[in-house]
Amino acid sequence: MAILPIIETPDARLKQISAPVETVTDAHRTLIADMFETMYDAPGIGLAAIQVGVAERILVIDLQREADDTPEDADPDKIVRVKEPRVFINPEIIWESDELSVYQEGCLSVPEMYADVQRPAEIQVKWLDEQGKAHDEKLDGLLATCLQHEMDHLNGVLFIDHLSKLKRDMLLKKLEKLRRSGRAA
Ligand code: GNR
Ligand code: NI
Repeated sequence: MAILPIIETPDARLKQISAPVETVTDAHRTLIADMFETMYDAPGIGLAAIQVGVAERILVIDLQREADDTPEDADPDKIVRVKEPRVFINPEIIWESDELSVYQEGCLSVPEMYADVQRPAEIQVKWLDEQGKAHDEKLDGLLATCLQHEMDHLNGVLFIDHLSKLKRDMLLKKLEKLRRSGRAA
């Protein structure tokens, strides 16, 4: 297992269209394990392969739900999180709701910048898992939002591309300033 470097904007690789996986191999399974390790380390709730430089239609998500038995007044450092790793290979949205939902999104490739993005609230998605088995499910909530954010990465799109040019340029300027002032890594 390995923590991989995460590519950040304006790296041109983030604009690439990722290619479908023909056959899921052991090499893909190793990449997926490394993607989870990289995502948990970041930390983030999703990661697309292109964010670690691999232009294949693979993404991982773990919303790391808070355990049901965590006391409400628990010390934030001691909140127990249940790992729910999910792998999506060649995901396709086959239906989306007219109803939209808004989430404040962030992205490991646009570090420390956040903005509201509107997306369909519910989606029906088909995909392959790491064994090459086909799935077809209706998803909603943060999982639906996160999956759409990750699927955008497979098509070379970042969450900031959903904002007005004015807002996008403002965030990119803020990021540049943050980097110049010596943000670590
Ligand atoms: O960690 C992440 N959080 C997040 C929050 C709201 C909507 C989408 C995301 S995905 C992001 C990790 C990432 O950049 N995935 O591509
Ligand atoms: Ni992202």
